[in-house]
Amino acid sequence: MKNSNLAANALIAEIDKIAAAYGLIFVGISDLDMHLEAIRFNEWIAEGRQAGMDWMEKYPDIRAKPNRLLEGAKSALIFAFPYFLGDRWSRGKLEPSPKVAQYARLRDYHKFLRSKLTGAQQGLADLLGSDHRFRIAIDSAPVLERALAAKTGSMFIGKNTCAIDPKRGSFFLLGEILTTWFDPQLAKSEPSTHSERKDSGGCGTCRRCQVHCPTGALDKDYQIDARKCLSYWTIENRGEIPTEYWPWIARYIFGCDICQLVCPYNRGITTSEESKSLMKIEDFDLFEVATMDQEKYEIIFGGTPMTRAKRSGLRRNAIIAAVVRGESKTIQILDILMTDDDPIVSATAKTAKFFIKNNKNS
Ligand code: B12
Ligand code: SF4
Ligand code: SF4
Repeated sequence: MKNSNLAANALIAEIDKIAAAYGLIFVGISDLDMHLEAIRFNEWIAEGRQAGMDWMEKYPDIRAKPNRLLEGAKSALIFAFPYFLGDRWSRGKLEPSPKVAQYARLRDYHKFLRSKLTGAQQGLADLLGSDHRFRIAIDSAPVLERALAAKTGSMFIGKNTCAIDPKRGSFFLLGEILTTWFDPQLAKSEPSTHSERKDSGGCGTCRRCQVHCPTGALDKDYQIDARKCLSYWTIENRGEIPTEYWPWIARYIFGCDICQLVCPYNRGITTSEESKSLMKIEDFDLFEVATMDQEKYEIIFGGTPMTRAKRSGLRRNAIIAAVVRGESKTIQILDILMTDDDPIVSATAKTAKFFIKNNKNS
């Protein structure tokens, strides 16, 4: 193996350099013993906390044993891409247009992160020896990414369930490289939360995210109930959205950053210059989104994570936000939207009529 005589610290410094060359932060190395995390994950699923995300029920065996994604894998090298934009949409309460979660305003991270990790993987093969095998996993792979990041000991899972770097906060995306390479000195297996570690730090007695979550989705420490999370409703849910969540969708039309923005670890964090250059979504008109055809949808949202909700979901969210905000242009065409070919759009327009009537009466 090349460079096997490099001292542990020198090796870490080399990996740091590789990561930095691709605009990434090297978080650390974790082993692949996920038995405790898998038990927690299965309990979470058993309680129905995944809401309608049925795809999360698949591949529990891979989540428990990530080496099923890469035969013989023994460790994961975790990388982070910081994306805090810090512009007027990042902070502040009620804006002229509803906000979009910051990560979703950039180009689709699945693509740019993969290309960065592909570069880093090449660097790792040169450093560690090409006799080792590597496999990139990002987001959609059945891997418990935050748990892996926390196992490195450089991060911890907070009560908002996000992976938090004590020095850099939580506005970053994660990606991993699974590998057959293993160094018992470097691969860590720290508990996920600080409450389970012996050292101080972590959330301590803070509960800000739980108190400020507008919908009570962080009802248990270190666990989310996606059935109550705005991010779930606006991004993942393929049906109608219950009216109890509508007032909040007028503020966050796609995703939600509240439980991160209120976290003390995100106070004073630096903005990411590279993120700014990857930004695509700045502002949009709710009427335009509520009524957009396929062509307009691709122009405004194409190549961004917002396509996860599809044209249908984004039109639904825009109708809700426009109605709650009292935007007359959209309200005036609700009768037309009620006959729309898209069943989610027509159903949302019908519910909107009731919503307006009830709110007038109350
Ligand atoms: C499904 C999913 C969602 C769902 C569910 C969120 C969730 N918290 O699980 C929804 C749609 C709601 C969502 C929202 C968001 N997501 Co998301 N999501 C995922 C995805 C695909 C899977 C997560 C998962 O497996 N959840 C299941 C739970 C059980 O797993 P877990 O959170 O790792 O759970 C651990 C802890 O909760 C803890 N735990 C559980 N029970 C217990 C009990 C005790 C006693 C203790 C101590 C601990 C503990 O151990 C668990 C197992 O490791 C990951 C990508 C991936 N492959 O990991 C991205 C991911 C987690 N999301 C991400 C992001 C950016 C977001 C949003 C910020 C987007 C937005 N602005 O709207 C929000 C944040 C909301 C929030 N507070 O989590 C990033 C997080 C980066 C970070 N710094 O943490 C990820 C890692 C994607 C990526 N590649 O970067 N997401
Ligand atoms: S993303 Fe928003 S709704 Fe979901 S848990 Fe965080 S604060 Fe609550
Ligand atoms: S807001 Fe407080 S409780 Fe929530 S994750 Fe941050 S430090 Fe932990």
